[in-house]
Amino acid sequence: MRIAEIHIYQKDLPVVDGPYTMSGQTCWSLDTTLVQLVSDTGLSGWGEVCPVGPLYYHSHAKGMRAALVQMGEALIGAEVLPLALHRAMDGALHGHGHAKAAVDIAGYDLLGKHLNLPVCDLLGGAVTDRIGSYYATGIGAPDEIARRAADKVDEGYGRIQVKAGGRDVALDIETVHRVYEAIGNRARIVVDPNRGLIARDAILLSQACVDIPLVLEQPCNTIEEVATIRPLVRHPIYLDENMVDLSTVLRAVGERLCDGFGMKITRIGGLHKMATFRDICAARTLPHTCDDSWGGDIIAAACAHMGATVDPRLMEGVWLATPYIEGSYDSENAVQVVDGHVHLPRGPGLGVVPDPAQFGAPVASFGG
Ligand code: 0XW
Ligand code: MG
Repeated sequence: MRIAEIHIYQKDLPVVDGPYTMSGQTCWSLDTTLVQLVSDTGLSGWGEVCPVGPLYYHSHAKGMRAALVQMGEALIGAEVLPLALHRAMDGALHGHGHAKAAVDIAGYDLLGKHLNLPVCDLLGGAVTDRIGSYYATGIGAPDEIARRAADKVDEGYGRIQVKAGGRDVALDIETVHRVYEAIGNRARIVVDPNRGLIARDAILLSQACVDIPLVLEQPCNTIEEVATIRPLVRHPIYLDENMVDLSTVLRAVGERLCDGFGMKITRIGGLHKMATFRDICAARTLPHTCDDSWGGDIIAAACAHMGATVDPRLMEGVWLATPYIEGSYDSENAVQVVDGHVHLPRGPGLGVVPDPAQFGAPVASFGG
């Protein structure tokens, strides 16, 4: 089976009950890109990539679409097999893993539909059909965040990511203490400053919360700063934003720079690379998430299918943006968080079949 057509769409995703806040960013609407691959057998496969604003990834939405346009013509006629697709993309454009991830995801969707298999089977097989999610609190007043965390634990979330950074660290410290007072050990606590703490403040926060069982996720901006604080903090450290490719992951694992990861499928380069990342983590018993920065049902389904294949001991959750998005791409198969968990979509491929009409005219098309 080969690619006969490629269509690239753009869609704005306003944040329901916005804004979505994190260190250094207040997001009211996000800009997503959807990729439709049409095979020479007449099937369609869908991919998606959506950065959470221009400050989270090393690339931005318009750049991702430009990269897809750059590769488009070269991908017509490519075999719809993961390695063949990556070879075709790498032969057309160096780097740009985020854009390639959208094509990779569409390729898995298409292959699954062709073989009548769910994507999780193509990734090695699911160990569950109900995957734990986690809730990201946003940045706010200590008592408000504590109240929000308690409500989400009551809803069934087993893991709360407390956003921090971008303000006086004393407020972050107070927020963490209020959250722990509110939820205790009913859920795991992760403090995620999204690179927003200088080393001094990350050390101060950890020392001030020494009696609270928590994970520090991507506290500082660079791997070097994280390596500096690692012997000085009293909590496990997970890396997120710094993990821009498998080579960097191998360095972090080899040099024991972290105890786990907050990993995004589109940042690592797609499902094929994410499966390798998953297996590297399994080899060293390193916990990790299987999520992405933002996006609708297509990226949500990709995260769910990948998350379903992860050893439950190492699964730190599948975060979805769909609770913050009005409506869904496929109302029959919306991918949502229910009681703090995500149900694995059914059906071949991703299990999501969007109607292209909802995305308007393609911003670019190739082949056909
Ligand atoms: C919580 N997330 C998965 C959603 C936001 O897009 C960022 C990301 C994180 O871990 O920081
Ligand atoms: Mg993170």
